[in-house]
Amino acid sequence: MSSEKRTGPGANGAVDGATDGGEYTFEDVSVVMGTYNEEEAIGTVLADVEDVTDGKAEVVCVDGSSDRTPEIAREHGATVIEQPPQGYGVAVRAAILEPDRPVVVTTDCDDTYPMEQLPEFLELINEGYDVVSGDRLYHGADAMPAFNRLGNHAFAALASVLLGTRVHDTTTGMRAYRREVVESIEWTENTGLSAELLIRPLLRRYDVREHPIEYRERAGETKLDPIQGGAEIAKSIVTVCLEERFR
Ligand SMILES: Nc1nc2c(ncn2[C@@H]2O[C@H](COP(=O)(O)OP(=O)(O)O)[C@@H](O)[C@H]2O)c(=O)[nH]1
Ligand SMILES: [Mg+2]
Repeated sequence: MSSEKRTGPGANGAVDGATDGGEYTFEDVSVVMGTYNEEEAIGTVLADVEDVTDGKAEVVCVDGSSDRTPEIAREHGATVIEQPPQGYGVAVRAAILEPDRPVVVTTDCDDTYPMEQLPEFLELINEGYDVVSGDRLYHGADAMPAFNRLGNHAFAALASVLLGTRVHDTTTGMRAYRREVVESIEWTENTGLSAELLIRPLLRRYDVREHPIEYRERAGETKLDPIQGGAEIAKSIVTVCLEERFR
């Protein structure tokens, strides 16, 4: 795991950032998310993306809602793909594969993630990283329920042992990826997709960097059952690490 600023080539051969033409801007960025009955939060999240990126980033929502979430998303100019609710990973996999733009950023639609840090994520991609992963635990994640915080520390410890490198937050929802990374790997997990999206690129020697982020209290109800979801995530971490080791 990279912890320092690096300017060397990523695993995809990218050197010092974006394309031959120079650095990526927010016109090259898609912000994507699964949305499931998030009418309390979605207006704020999309307004923040609009403000921070000067309206330049494209927004894609894969939506399973029965409330006003998709209408609000469309009012904000987002592309909305509707599908029945089938879990986090089913929605987010569809969301990351939808855009044509070269940089894909995931977030949750619950107003927990700091859209104001989007410029830092883009800057790190421009420095040559293939994946930039928001680390919520770095600053303590006081806004996270204590049980989830404990679980997230445990997932990071488990993944670190299996990976042989220290990772700090395996289940964060906020990351930036070069599109090439999301397209070149087959994604198999549902609740555990977030961990998979960190682990497979790391074990395929992509240039992955964790970056500290602030984390806010959720607006609206969580869609994840902490016990069942936690067990599924632990199983995903073990399965994905073993699959990658024996690939
Ligand atoms: N479309 C869709 N989105 C989902 C589903 N489950 C969760 N989400 C969204 O995925 C994101 C993460 O879920 P969240 O409840 O915030 O999980 P937590 O952060 O672990 O509490 C949120 O934006 C949810 O609305 C689903 O089945 N379908
Ligand atoms: Mg969330």
